[in-house]
Amino acid sequence: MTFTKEKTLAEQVRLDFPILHQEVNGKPLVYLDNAATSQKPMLVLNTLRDYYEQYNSNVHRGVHTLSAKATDAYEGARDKVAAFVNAASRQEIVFTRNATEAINLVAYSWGSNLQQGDEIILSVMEHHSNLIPWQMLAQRTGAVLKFVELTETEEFNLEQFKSLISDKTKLVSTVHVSNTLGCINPVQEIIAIAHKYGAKVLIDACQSVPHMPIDVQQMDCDWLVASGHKMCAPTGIGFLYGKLDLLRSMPPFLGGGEMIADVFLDHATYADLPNKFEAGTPAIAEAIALGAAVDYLSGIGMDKIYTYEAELTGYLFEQLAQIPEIRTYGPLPKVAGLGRAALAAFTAGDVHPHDLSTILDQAGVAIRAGHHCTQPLHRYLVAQSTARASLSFYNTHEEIDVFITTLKEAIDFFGSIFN
Ligand code: 7TS
Repeated sequence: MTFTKEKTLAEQVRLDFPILHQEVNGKPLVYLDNAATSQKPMLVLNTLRDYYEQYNSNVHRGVHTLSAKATDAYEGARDKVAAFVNAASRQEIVFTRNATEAINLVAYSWGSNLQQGDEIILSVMEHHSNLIPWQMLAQRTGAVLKFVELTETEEFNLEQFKSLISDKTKLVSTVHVSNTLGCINPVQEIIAIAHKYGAKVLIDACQSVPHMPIDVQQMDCDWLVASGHKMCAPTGIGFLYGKLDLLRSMPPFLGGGEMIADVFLDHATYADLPNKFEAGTPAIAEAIALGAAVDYLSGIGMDKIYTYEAELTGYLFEQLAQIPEIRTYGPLPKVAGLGRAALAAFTAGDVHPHDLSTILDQAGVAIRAGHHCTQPLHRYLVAQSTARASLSFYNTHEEIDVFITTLKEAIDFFGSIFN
């Protein structure tokens, strides 16, 4: 009997990603910066190319064949995204440039309801995208920002959250999976508690949508945002999910073409959802390619992606634990790598994360160093900056081995200089 070893998920999909098959600085590329942006499969690249080669045309405007085809594909992508996050209606999905724009849309549009003394609860681990729009809103309206801190294991402190929330709380806006700590926040409980106080909840799902199944109806969030470029789609496209009645009640964000029904010189009526929030010519090719990315991810299965990445995360943390100088941030993985996201932010004693990143780059390994747009979190953790390796389902155990070996060499090298 011949025994054939079953291929890992990464082995099955790697050929779909042309960019992964190259040398960087004379070494095979090991791409571990997936939390910043993911790589794109051929299906997505071909979708972009097909659009421009075969039916490039503006949407919702022309009656000609190409325009109808572009409109169908663009609106078809909306259907795919709606199904991917299990929205109750396609009208609940608004295309934006990215998650940042989606949060700003809510802050400007819904936020205009807020008054002096109303409270907004965020956490100290928010990405700047989920902090600055609320700071700006607080400055405009006199609303007050409150912050959930971390537990001892560097996770969302649910008990403290319960002590912060009150009838004054109008909004809770928090990240689902932290891009620095890698913790998976208890959003279901956060949302249930917030709703008891009549507060709305926005979930920043940038780092969860690409890595695990998401069901907005089950979660019961009021809004959820994500960026296409972190989920195998191009840059320049993201989406806002919002409950239908809530989106209906919100005034437009940007004004112009596409978002109107009837226009007069001195006033206008607005289009129904979702067009009301999509002023101007949208990122057509990018949206259609986001639909292709969703097809690609669904074809693999988000459960399968989550399970594979969890196993890989377990391996990454096991290997990092062998290096005494390494301090990782956020919770440690539980059994089988579960319980945290597939990324590790870390420091290595006195070695500057940028120096680590530079040495790793020379070995073809791409990681990120800095504050990862979570500067207040780094201040809270008393870390100037961290290095971060972030994984995707196309990463292999062998790539982690290359990363760990080079990391050890870098630490030894700097250790010999310092000592
Ligand atoms: N929220 C989270 C949790 C993120 O990780 C990011 C991007 C954003 C919001 C903003 O996404 P954008 O597409 O609107 O810019 N995070 C990162 C990162 O960790 N490294 O580079 C970008």
